[in-house]
Amino acid sequence: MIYHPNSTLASLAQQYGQVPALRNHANGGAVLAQSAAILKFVGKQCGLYPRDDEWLAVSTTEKRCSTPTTCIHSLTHSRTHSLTVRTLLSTKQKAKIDALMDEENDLFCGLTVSRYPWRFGFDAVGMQGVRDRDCPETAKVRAQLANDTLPRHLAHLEKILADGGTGWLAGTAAPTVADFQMVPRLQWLVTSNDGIPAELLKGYPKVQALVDNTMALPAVVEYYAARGEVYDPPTYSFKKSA
Ligand SMILES: N[C@@H](CCC(=O)N[C@@H](CS)C(=O)NCC(=O)O)C(=O)O
Repeated sequence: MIYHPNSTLASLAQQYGQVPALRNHANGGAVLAQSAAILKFVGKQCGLYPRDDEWLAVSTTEKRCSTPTTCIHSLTHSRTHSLTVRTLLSTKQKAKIDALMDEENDLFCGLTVSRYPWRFGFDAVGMQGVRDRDCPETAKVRAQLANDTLPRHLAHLEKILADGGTGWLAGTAAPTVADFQMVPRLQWLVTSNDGIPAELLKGYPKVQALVDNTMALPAVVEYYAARGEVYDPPTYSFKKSA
């Protein structure tokens, strides 16, 4: 699987007229678009998102059940079955990850509209988005986002992290695709969007820690080091490595 950032961008972007897109060379070069779908697809290969076939494993192992639905019902009452409990946890975690990935969409919805208004019909009310950084309509929306909408969403994330107790969004022992979807977007939110200040994240210590801890994961550090970049936590930006 190879992500082409430049050369074949146009052909990759054809599906929805957007990037990111992933070309899967293991499957005849098929292209997959939409970041959540890409993350789930890749996450299944590397253990950052549960595989769907766990349900199949339950229904074949648990002889009392004939369908996944009855399985859910009977297994929730059977706490002694270790495979069952482990699998149910995975399924629960998967649902949590899915919910968090949907929340990512909600959190960034207004910002995305303000950035690409023509994609959603908001050019009809004069919004220019990235085509005009001084657009007054965009400035108004960004002020509302920074002062009210985004803080509300960030407060939800802060509570989710507090309740989860592990420092990762889905309350898992290790990061999942939900963290890998949310963190780069938060980092991008406060570094690349006029009217959204970097201070926005500072009021949410657990969200802040999530960003810092994700960016400090050895694989993430290595990835950026290979590009000659190093993450600078106070500014949420990348700098050229020395
Ligand atoms: N829902 C898409 C959104 C992707 C997106 O917003 N892509 C931007 C670049 S980061 C884009 O292609 N914008 C160009 C446009 O819409 O005209 C996803 O999650 O992958």
